Amino acid sequence: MTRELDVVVVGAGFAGLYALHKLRGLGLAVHAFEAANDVGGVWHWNRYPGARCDVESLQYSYSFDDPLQQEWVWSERYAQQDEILAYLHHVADRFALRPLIAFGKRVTSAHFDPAADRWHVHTDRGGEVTARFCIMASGSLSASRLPDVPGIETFAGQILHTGAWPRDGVDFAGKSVAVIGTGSSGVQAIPQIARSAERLVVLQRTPNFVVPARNQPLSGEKQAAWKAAYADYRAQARQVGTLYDFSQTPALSVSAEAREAEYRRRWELGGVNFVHAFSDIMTDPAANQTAADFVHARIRELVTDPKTAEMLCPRGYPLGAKRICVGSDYYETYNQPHVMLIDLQATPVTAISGDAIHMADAVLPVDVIVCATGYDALTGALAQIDIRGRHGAALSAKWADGPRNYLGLMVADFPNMFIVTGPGSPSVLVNMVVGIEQHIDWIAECIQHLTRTGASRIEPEPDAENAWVQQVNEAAAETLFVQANSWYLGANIPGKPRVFMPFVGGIGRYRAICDEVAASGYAGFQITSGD
Ligand code: FAD
Ligand code: N01
Repeated sequence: MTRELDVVVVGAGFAGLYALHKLRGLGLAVHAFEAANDVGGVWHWNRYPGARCDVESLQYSYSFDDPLQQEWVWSERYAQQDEILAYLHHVADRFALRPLIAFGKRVTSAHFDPAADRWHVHTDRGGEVTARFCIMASGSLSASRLPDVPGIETFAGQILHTGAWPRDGVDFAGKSVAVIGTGSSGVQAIPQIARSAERLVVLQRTPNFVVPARNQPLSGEKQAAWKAAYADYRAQARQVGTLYDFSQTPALSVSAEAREAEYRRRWELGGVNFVHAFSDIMTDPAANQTAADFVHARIRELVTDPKTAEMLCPRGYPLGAKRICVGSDYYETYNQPHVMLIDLQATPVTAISGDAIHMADAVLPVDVIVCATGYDALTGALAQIDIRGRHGAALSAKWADGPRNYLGLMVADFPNMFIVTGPGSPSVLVNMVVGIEQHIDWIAECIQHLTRTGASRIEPEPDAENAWVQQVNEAAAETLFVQANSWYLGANIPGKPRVFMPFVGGIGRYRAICDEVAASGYAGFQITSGD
């Protein structure tokens, strides 16, 4: 039997849960499909040792409900995965969201019927729903990727991806373990795996800049003070994403000593704040180099073997142009005698066999391979769904040369479909919970507007879409972000078009643009009552 809904939501992470709560509150018939067997999204899937947020817990949380933010108690500056997952379970229970979610069902297709102005949505476990609106809350970092190494499927030991970690955990004791990948996930997992593995080999293709987290228990006083001022902090976060200490001073306008002192101060405080030490780190290559030099010096100080230290020093791309990593004891881990670093640029992996990784000049017997090899980011989860718009054309065909949309939110020829924190929005460049709340609030207001005015269809005008794509590209071109082979650009996926996907202009500016569009009666959108 086909169920008829107002809104169907794909995904039950931070975005899907808030969408369900918000839209049900408006009296809409709303339902979600979630591929996992429970809520949580990223925090359900990423159970690898060391997984935690790197936006402070007090900020990496919902702001939509004051009693929730007042009552929930965070235990650490940066909450661990299990605590964030417990928080999301609490949210699902507190707001009675579970009955609105079908778990263990992966959406395989979403087709728009222009005659009825409805989306028809199917899952891998059968059943169909139709809905006036479809919200893709399927995640920007949810389509995990194993490396394309010949023979990987023949490995007889355990092969794991950080983004699909076994629920019961993994026992590394007495094992010889290889970790492939040194992005944020690898940087968090490597020191933890080193604690129990008998032997750990890290296979590094590109070294990353890693700043110390300086994680610590969150004191009652700090938490109380923050909660007393939550309204003000959340209002600020809506403009900037995360409340970092944003410097207004260009790096080269101060003496070398003053610069060093500021970098050192931020290094000691820990976290992503380091990148905001000067105003031009992400726009002026010379300024950026001063920050990179500082980190290189710390690596040489922290890593005792000079050859290993040099291998760990990132070169050839600006600091921050690949997502900066936040680690705990990351560089120090390489001082342990049972930990070895291999530079894949010098000795690439050629194959994987039943019990070993084969390099150009060596064979590495291993029991476990941990792939911290990342995601088909921003577009990957959407590409896995057969999404067909007004004329039956596929979204994947429309996006063959890179994603195109208006405000990151909607796609021309795909009416009534909203994308949450996808390409063309600030997305992964800001505190994502802030971005998610902004998107869902805007979508809810838009649906209310259509309902109030008796309209059945909204979609971007092609000109507005083209202008937005250009604005996203121009904003990125003014920064150093485009100078690295990062997943922001799709560079980690062979054959993926090289387009800088997120909007780099900041959440405050983006929010103002979206609000202005809505206030003007949805300029740039066609609103109609069907064909
Ligand atoms: P997700 O949490 O990815 O949820 C999407 C859900 O959709 C998943 O549960 C998935 O199973 C489901 N889904 C996907 N496709 C389908 C389908 N076809 N059918 C049914 N279900 C589907 N961001 C920050 O701002 N700060 C941080 O500190 C931070 N830390 C992170 C740490 C890790 C390890 C990772 C991987 C990401 C981190 N992020 C962080 C980014 C993170 O993606 C967001 O913060 C946030 O969790 C995204 O929530 P979401 O609901 O949009 O997507
Ligand atoms: O993935 P990544 P991630 N052979 O793509 C390497 C968020 N996050 O899961 O750089 C060998 O960053 C690849 O090498 P290279 C955060 O936004 C946050 O670590 O492509 N190596 C790289 O080193 C983050 O940015 C936290 O040359 C291969 C690594 O694998 C995003 O999620 C924690 C390879 C992948 O790094 C993704 O992070 C975790 C191959 N075939 C995640 N393929 C926090 O701390 C890839 N690599 C908040």
